[in-house]
Amino acid sequence: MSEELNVVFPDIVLEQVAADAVLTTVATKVKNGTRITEAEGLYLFEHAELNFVGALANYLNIKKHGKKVYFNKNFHIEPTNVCIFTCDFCSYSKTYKNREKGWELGIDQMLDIVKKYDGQPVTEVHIVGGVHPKMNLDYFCELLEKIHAHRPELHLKGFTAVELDYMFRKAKLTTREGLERMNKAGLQSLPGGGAEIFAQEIRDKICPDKVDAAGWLDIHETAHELGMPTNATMLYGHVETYAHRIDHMSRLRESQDRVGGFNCFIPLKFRNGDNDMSHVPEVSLVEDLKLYAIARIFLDNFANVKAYWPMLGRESAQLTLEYGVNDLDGTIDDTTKIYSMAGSEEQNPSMSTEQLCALISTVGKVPVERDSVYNEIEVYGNTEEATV
Ligand code: V47
Ligand code: SF4
Repeated sequence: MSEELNVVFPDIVLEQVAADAVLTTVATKVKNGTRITEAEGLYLFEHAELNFVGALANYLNIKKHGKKVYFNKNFHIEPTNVCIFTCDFCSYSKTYKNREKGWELGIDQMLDIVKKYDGQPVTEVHIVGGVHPKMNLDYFCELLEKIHAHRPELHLKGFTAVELDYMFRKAKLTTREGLERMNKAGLQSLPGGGAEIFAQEIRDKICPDKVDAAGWLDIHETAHELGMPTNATMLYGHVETYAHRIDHMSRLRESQDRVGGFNCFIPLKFRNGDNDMSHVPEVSLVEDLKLYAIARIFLDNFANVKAYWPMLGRESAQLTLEYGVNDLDGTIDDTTKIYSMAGSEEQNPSMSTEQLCALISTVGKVPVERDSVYNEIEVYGNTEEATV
């Protein structure tokens, strides 16, 4: 939605924080549609109450999207969990040496997954997995071509910057050449994974050997220049500080100003099940909601903030709809293992359209099916109410 709606600002918020100069400035900026600074963003994490950031985020969200909450009808293909990297937070990967404990899907097996959805109204397949040393660019281009030939209208979103960086380097191609090749094979957009926390001091601790922030941003910006939209994630709630979160979002905000092309921002809550960071406690739901709200306020040039329900759990994801979130990803159909293996309460993530719509409408919002680039496909409910 490009046009902003005429929504009344909750002035009571200003009264509540009258004694705090920074919070008053933030509330006034939100009211006037002015961008907040990094220092103000940090102050929100450190000093603001959940109700305060929630009220501001909800105001901004309603102004942009009315009562609409987007979802899509999608499924995942995870080609392999064998990975040359050993990120400490990952509960999912197996080393090449231990590959018999993981999975490695052949092209025909992956095509069979796509064929399972023949005749069903899915619009997107999301392809993501480990960085397998033997699955190279040619392999994935063949996969993309075959999926595209089988179902040309299915949107192909796939491969994190981490997977792409490895494939392109191995094929001795520049980022642009590699992306052009994949785009020609059928790839239309990139998911947001692999961003984690951009600050190198945190990457050194949790994922030292994979593509760094500059490399991640270069791949996404090159995709944007080629007309391929992408998403951006942030893995939060582990060993990072609030300042690292603001630094991460600030680099994304700058990139979005400079090049544009990010479809949405997706905070990913660190889950500590069965990984090398299991000793790190998970953050509370209040912390989650605060982060979603601050992301909505800080990232003024991101239209969409997504709560990925397989990771948060469906009830927590439903709560985020009051804290700046306008997108719940999709139906998924039990096709991802990343979060169930990390201890999410969603052990077999799958929701029917009816369940997803009920989750959205019971909190007074209006479910809207979207395609992968946020064109509206169907409004489930009262169209007029959706834009109130
Ligand atoms: O980069 C891995 C995260 C990401 C854990 O673009 C974990 O629409 C929490 O990026 N706890 C991959 N998070 C998945 C991803 C994604 C998911 C859904 C939608 C989209 C999209 C993108 O998963 C990794 C990492 O940040 N992750 N392990 C864990 N234990
Ligand atoms: Fe490999 Fe991705 Fe897991 Fe890191 S998060 S070990 S890159 S699968």
